[in-house]
Amino acid sequence: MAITITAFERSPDGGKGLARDTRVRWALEEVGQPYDVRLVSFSAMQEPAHLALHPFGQIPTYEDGDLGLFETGAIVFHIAERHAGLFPDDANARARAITWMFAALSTVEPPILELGNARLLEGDKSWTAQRMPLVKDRVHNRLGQLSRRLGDADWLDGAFSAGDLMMVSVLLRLKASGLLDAYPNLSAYLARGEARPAYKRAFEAQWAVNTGKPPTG
Ligand code: GTB
Repeated sequence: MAITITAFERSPDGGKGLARDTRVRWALEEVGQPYDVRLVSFSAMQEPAHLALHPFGQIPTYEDGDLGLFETGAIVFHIAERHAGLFPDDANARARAITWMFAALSTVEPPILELGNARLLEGDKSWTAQRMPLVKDRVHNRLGQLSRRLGDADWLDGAFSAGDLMMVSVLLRLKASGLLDAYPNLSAYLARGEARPAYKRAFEAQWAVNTGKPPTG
């Protein structure tokens, strides 16, 4: 039975690949698993059928036979566990790859999301100008730490893994902000992720949905 994921019928980013179905698509492309996409509108996401799959009414979800999953961390973990290509064979290296997945989602992503909220949802509040430097500082703190750990390595721990897939996906949210400019090794890390054929296929697939245009090749 085919794997089916859900994605926005129209992503608010217009196809920049920032909605979280891209990371699931990327994982499936890395391991060579074909998948179907069910596109959902914002209203359909709040309907009982979708809420049965995703209690928080969000995308993406993942269905394979009678298994239904939500949360990109759990979905990418599941894909990496079931199929070769995203977790190393060595048990300790695999545990470290999982650690980087968690680090991406629970240590690096929160301040980045906070910055997005401060800009998009609270940009018009009287206190935003005062608060923004603090929010940016928190992002810079994590970027500095990550940059020091990555050093001049290509990937976070040896070969590319699900840990890198998640970390690159999280950092991509900052691409347009200019905040990464102070960390040339992180910018290069991002570019390496984006250059992976599997990422390109994932990006192009969501681009085609959101723009109605065929993949740019
Ligand atoms: N922790 C969950 C996970 O990792 O799966 C978070 C899922 C989530 O935030 N889903 C978002 C969603 O469904 C889409 S990805 N939002 C609708 C809602 O909550 O009602 C977040 C997202 C949305 C849009 C952009 N964008 O336009 O740039 C970027 C990221």
